[in-house]
Amino acid sequence: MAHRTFIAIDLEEGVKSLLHAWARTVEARVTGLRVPSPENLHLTLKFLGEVSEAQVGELGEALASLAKNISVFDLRGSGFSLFPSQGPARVLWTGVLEPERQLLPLVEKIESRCLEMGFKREGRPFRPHITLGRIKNPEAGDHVRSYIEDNPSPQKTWTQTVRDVRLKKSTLSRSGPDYKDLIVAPLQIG
Ligand code: 2AM
Repeated sequence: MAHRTFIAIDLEEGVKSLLHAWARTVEARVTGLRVPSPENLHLTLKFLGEVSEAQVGELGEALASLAKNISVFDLRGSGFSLFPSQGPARVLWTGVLEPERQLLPLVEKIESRCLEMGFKREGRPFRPHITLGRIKNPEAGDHVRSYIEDNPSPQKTWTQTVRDVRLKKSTLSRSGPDYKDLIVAPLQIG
């Protein structure tokens, strides 16, 4: 059976609640923003798409050996951003501060390992983001942009420790995506 998968960092409970609360403050002031449930918040490192059962096993081994050579690290992020950067917004997200320190090297290792396994390299530059909301229509996208421009909230930061990377399975349904861990690869402690 094939699975729709991606590699991600899970967020700590406190960070999920905080980020969800931020998203709800925007949702309360504009119409048309759909906010995911807190348990679905995550930071994607690599989207893989459909993979076979055999590839899940291979990815598990690759992630485990890669992760055990990388130390646990702290991740910090702040504020609100929008995709696309101009025009009606479609995605409200929060980004990572100083990604070049630990996050981008980790993503690069994952990319090259995935390339060796036959997965395509991501065509677009990697933009680390946690999706906080999706916007249904251009009119709502304009409202969200004006609200964010007036309320950029630069003082809002979030921080957590990254202890593992996960291969996650996404099941799409009418009520939204459901994410399940297929593999949890712990980072090196200390
Ligand atoms: P997004 O939040 O910006 O949509 C599961 O879909 C995860 O993989 C989401 O975090 C999603 O990012 C990310 N992702 C990256 N590229 C994707 C693609 N081509 N299709 C679907 N999801 C993708």
